Amino acid sequence: MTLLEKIENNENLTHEEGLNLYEMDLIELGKIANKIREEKFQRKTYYNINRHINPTNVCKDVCQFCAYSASRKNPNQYTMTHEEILDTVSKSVNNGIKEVHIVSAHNPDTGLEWYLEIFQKIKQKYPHLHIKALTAAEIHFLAQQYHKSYDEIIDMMCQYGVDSMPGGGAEIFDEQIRKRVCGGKVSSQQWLEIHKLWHQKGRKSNATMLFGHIENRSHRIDHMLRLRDLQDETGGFNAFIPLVYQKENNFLKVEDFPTAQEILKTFAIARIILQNIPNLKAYWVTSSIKLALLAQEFGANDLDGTIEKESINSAAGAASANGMKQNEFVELIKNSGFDPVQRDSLYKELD
Ligand code: V47
Repeated sequence: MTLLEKIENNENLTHEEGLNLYEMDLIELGKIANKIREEKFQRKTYYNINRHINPTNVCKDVCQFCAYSASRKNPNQYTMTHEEILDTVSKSVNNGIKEVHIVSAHNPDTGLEWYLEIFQKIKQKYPHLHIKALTAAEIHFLAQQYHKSYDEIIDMMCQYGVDSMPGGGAEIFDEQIRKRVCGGKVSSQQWLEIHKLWHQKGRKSNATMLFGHIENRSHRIDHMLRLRDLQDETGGFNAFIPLVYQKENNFLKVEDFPTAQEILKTFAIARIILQNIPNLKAYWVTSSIKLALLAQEFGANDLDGTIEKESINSAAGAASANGMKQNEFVELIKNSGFDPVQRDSLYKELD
């Protein structure tokens, strides 16, 4: 059977076959990815109205790519109070958000309650607001710091009102590269184990991949294959999100940045390899809005949302500090030839 026939029959590709896809002509690759996208979603592109909140940047870990985290002695460190977080949520609810995405650094000073009780407070005030919060990296940090099992932290998340888990902290699973870019935090195996436990509770999550730094194509394929295997087991991933590395204000020394062609190929290959994960998100924050719109032709069917404010990637150079207005977002999708469809956090269509 040829590679194209294997893809048509939705058969699992090997690592070598995945790598061979990178050798294909970009437009040919795009056509294959687009066919898969159109069969599932036609010309629809999903977006949601959401708000990102990053409540503290104080972090006990030092990831080489991160420009957001601050040590305890850093004059730019901050930790929001629950009142400040609630106030931010209230203002965003008035602006029409349906989801709050809460991700923090690994702050050893706040206590477990600070991390968890805010979810309960938000849920009590806004029962219909979807809370997407705590990456597997944060869950690992909380488990270690407060001597709990992953299961105990996950049970507390459910009890305190977290609805779904974001896909952060996956970075790149290859152990050698991981040691160089973020040694010390959650391992690849632990990241996958935490998502598996979450899925076993009947909950959904996302998965990211940070690329365009010191990893190579082979590491990206390996990353996707490990996700595909877990998804075959649990079916709990809603979306795969390739994050393009941002280079400002961090410690990682990178010589070669991926071209637009390499980024688009990575999106197309993700759509082909990860046919068992329904949604492919072009997170406009890291790809730039222009490339995110183009990625719609290369398999992406989701552009994330309006965000309102973003601190992690904008610290590293992304043009996302102030989010995007809904009407502007919708117009951009329409003008690029796709049909914008507002979705909820679990991908139910809203209009
Ligand atoms: O895990 C940090 C990444 C992630 C840089 O689940 C960087 O819906 C690029 O996970 N260049 C956090 N990326 C963001 C994240 C996310 C975003 C949007 C939606 C969802 C979702 C999840 O940001 C981290 C890390 O991989 N990151 N520094 C950087 N210099």
